[in-house]
Amino acid sequence: MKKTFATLAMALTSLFAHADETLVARPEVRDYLAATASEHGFDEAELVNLFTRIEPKPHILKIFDRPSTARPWYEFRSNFINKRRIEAGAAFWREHEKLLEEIGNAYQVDPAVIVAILDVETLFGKNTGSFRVLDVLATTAFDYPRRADFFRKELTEFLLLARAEKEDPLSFRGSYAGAMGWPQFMPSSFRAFAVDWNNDGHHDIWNTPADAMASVASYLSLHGWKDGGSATAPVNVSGDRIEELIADKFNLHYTVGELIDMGVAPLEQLDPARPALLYVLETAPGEMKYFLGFKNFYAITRYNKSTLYATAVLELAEAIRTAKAQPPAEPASSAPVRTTAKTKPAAKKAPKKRD
Ligand SMILES: [Ca+2]
Repeated sequence: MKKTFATLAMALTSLFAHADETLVARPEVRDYLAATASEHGFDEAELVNLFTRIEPKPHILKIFDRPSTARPWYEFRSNFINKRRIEAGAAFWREHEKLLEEIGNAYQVDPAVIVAILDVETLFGKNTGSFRVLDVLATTAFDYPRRADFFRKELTEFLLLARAEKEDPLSFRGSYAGAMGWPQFMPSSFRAFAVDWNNDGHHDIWNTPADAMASVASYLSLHGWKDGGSATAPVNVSGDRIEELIADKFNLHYTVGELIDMGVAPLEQLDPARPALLYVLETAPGEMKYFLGFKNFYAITRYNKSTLYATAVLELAEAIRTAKAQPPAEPASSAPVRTTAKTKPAAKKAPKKRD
């Protein structure tokens, strides 16, 4: 009972919306609101009112300033290529087989890669972030000078997407950086790539798997994914231009033929006209392996600018494809096993989890 009253009291408190003038009293915030209102046709007084309900989250800035530790591939790998993710991916693919096929065909994107990205990003919606997007974007836009320009743009994109979705901007949840939903789209990516696949008027990447899957497919497709052909190829390297080429690993500046002239030696026959980039993975302590990445590899690095990430997605995609081709594993259950029927279908849909 006590708990019920406490919960009720909390619910009532949140109904009486928090209003705080501190943020909107700042001249740069007022300037931003005035400019955004006039540029995009918002009611300025409404925006000001909305911004009095923001609760800044200054502690997230510490996360941004944490030095990033570039881990070698042999350490990074097990976070993503593991039993839990492979089984979750195979189960998800089986559950949404028909949709994935339709979406894969529509965008000409490999369903395995769509599944792998949703798996890596949020384990199919299990970990989409619980921050109010407006709180974190306002914090970074006005209290994180190093990236204020980027986050102010994202804040504006967010206000536009909330208006387009006809939802209260305070109702959107995401990561500490403002990344949203199953695919962890920033607002600008949402506006450019999110898809309302089930055609219900909402680009719902939080609760509608079809929208989440199609949004990832649309993102990859518009960044150059083309089905067919390998994404990477192993190479040997020599000569004095290798470091320069690796520093350029996020661009497709050269063809295979040009890279060969610069000291890259493919271990298999490749079309010399294919655009490619060179990257390296430390596959064991001190052991460096070199690869060419083609357009599809490049497209994944647009999703997350990291060759480790792209490698993880591609390797996980293949592991999921293999697992999915096997008979499904018995669903993990704490219920006592009392079935004797061998003919019972093995893969029943699990009840859909809703956040
Ligand atoms: Ca929808």
